[in-house]
Amino acid sequence: MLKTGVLYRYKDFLPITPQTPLFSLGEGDTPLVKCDQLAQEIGCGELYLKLEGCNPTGSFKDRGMVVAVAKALEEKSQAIMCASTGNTSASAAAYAAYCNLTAMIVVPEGKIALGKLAQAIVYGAEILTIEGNFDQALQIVRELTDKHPVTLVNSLNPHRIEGQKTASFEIIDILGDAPDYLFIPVGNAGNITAYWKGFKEYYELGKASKRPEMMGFQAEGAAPIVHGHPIEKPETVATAIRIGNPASWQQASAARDESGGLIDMVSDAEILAAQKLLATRAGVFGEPASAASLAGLVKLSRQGWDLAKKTIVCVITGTGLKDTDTALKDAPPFLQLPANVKEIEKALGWG
Ligand code: AN7
Repeated sequence: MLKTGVLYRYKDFLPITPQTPLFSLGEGDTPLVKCDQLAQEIGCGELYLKLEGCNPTGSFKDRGMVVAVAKALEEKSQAIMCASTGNTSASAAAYAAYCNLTAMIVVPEGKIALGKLAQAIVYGAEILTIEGNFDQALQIVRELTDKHPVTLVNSLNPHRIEGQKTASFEIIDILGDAPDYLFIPVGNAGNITAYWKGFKEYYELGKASKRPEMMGFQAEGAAPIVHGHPIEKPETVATAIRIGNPASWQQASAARDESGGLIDMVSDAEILAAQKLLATRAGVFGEPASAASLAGLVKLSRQGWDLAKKTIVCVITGTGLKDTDTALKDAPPFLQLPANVKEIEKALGWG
């Protein structure tokens, strides 16, 4: 059996017992890409992108899902359930399929990217769309999983956080130390919670000399932590983080305060500009929500933060291929020509 994946690689750091089944769809061990061109443009020392879109279902959710599903199997659960803005449901559906479990997913109608819905459909999940947003969907699945023998696999499930913290381990394992700053999008706030837990654990084990300042970014129309109150009708082009009342609000605030970091917001225009910058300067196609991290870095640099000597990691949480509709919305037209060399030379100005 191949011994790769989050469960095998970080077994000693996870809540694994002799009864926990170990398996992998190939999650974790994602690239940490150094991007000098972007670093120069933004004016920071060293800039690395953690490409979580390279996970098997195209987002960071797989790290936590593999642990949550392994524990569900250990507890003899037959079905898992989640609310989702899309990526959690895609991941839950895939791991359920691999493990012969039923995946039941509840998503906000019309507000999840088509690629994510396609994944859930193709992996064979039971899909319910509700006339409501993510926060309402989460409330519903909390009630349902309280009442019925179905395992909740949203990040309220602590095993999700345990799995997701392994991304911090990988960053330190590769860089040899923690970065000065970690920039990360914030939606339901599980991931910033998980990264902070991972950084603290490695620091306490002496594997890093410091802990990064945690720099979380919400979308302007869905920024409850920034405003200090829930947002009843969150709106943003970054549908993955269209969340008005994050489940891990307290933990995210603690990560911010303990690390000396911040949680701020970026506009949809800043998110889309960062998505484009990421693609055209680094060759990385991230989905809009995932570009909120880079948008945050650009924002602080423009505000005059001196980042010249800093090592920075931006977490690119999901692949842009899930949401091509948004990416192509304002794309310029391209040349359409006959299959003829002369015509093409003329169009290119070569003839
Ligand atoms: C690409 O899939 O909440 O702050 O239901 O898909 O841990 O919620 C997704 C969230 C960032 C925010 N980037 O992470 C869901 C869901 C991407 C995401 C986030 C999400 P959290």
